Amino acid sequence: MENNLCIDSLILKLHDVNAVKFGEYKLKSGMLTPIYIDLRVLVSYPALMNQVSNLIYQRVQEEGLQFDSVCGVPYTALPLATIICSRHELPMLIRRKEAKDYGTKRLVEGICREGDTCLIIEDTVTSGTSILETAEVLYKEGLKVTDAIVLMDREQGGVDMLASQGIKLHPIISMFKLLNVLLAAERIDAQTAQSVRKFILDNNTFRPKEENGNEVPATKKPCVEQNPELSYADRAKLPNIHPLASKLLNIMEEKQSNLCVSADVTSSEELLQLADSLGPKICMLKTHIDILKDYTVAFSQKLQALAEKHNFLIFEDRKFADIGNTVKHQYEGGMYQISSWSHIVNAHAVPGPGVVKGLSTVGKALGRGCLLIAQMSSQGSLATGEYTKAVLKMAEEQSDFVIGFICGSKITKRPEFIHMTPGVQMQAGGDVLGQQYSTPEEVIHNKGSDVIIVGRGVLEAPDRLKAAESYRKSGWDAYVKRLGQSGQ
Ligand code: S5P
Repeated sequence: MENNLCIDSLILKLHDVNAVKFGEYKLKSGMLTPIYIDLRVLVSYPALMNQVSNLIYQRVQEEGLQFDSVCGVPYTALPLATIICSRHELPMLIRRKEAKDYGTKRLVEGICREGDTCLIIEDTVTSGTSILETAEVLYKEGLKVTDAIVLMDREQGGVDMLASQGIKLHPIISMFKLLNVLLAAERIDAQTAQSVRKFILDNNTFRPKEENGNEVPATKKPCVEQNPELSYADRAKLPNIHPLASKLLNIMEEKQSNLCVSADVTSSEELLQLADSLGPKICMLKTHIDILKDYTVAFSQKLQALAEKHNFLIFEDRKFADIGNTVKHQYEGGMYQISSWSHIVNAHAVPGPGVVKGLSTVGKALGRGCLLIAQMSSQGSLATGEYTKAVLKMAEEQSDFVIGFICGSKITKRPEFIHMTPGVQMQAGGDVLGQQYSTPEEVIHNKGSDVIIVGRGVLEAPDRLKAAESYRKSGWDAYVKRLGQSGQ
């Protein structure tokens, strides 16, 4: 949480000191941009310099990076590297922009040992060429470069370009995150955020080469990853897929819907009415059964009948989070007997693998499935970084019951897992209690998730059916676009 909050407050401070500007600016490449990131001003704000250096070093530790020396890309990242190296007593290298015309004529100052690994630090990345130029100078000295950390990633292809050259880039702030924070703080309006998002999406600088050496046309460029990805229908046929995940993917394909409506209402009659009217538009209906004021067993039977009638799955968003023995009882018994009517439930991974084991002793025989909460949409969520990785591992170890994740973006390339993302509305933003919203396009096309979960975006619309249809269409269009770009 602390980390997320730090990043949010850093974004606002960067905006305060004019390191983030909106208007029309020219980039180094000559490209005109509606947003300009100028971190050169940082040197005038020592507290900010320290905050940024701390975040960079924190990221180094979180990623467990191994290296022998650190090199900041000249000039802006040079003082950042200096602070980090001084504070943590790490050997530093300085890359000269021009060789001296006297003395040693070296391009790198500091001790370079053949075969050593150097970590690169950069302030802003657009295409990634500045990092690559620095890496090439280091290669000539016999050094290896495997990782680079950047404060601000403009999300215009730098990560992919560097990955294609064997360098893993770890961004601290991404452009979309920056826009969301500035929008939520009312520093920019929705129109500005949208026009910058469009610019970023339309101006990806990375063009991977096709096998014949030609550049891949921009429209064919994969957005999320370089492997061509499978359609929902193809994934449903995978030999190792859980039958429930397969069923869901088939429903999605058949109904052309990757929309899960979150039916957060408090009367069972209203919930049934929602399920019946929105049923044709959705692949899944999500419930919070404990917010109903009038639950009865008859209600759960009617809900199951509607799920059959309209061919959708029921997902009880119970977020189990206790020891195996307790969740087993909570899932099977009590007044709700969740396992008897809900196809899918979810669980926090905090208790460790026992929570999944407990649930699966009840659910597996019934053909049920579980989603693990890998990330959350709420501001300051603790479910990030190493935690998310541990959740993935837990899912892989119990994939006979775990069918996927609640997450903000795709966390694994394994196609048998389903990624479901809450915090979705047509306009990015948030609510007063910390919910953060992204758009269907962002979630499905840019973040590579499979299913959008929409609550108030539909429930608070004047015409719920019309709203559900427009979310269905946006989510589906974004999926079709993603597939198209991966060459499917
Ligand atoms: O990280 C999360 C996980 C979940 S399951 N963030 C969420 O918002 N949710 C749930 O999705 C939340 O409990 C609510 O039921 C729904 C989002 O509702 P909305 O009205 O904000 O769209």
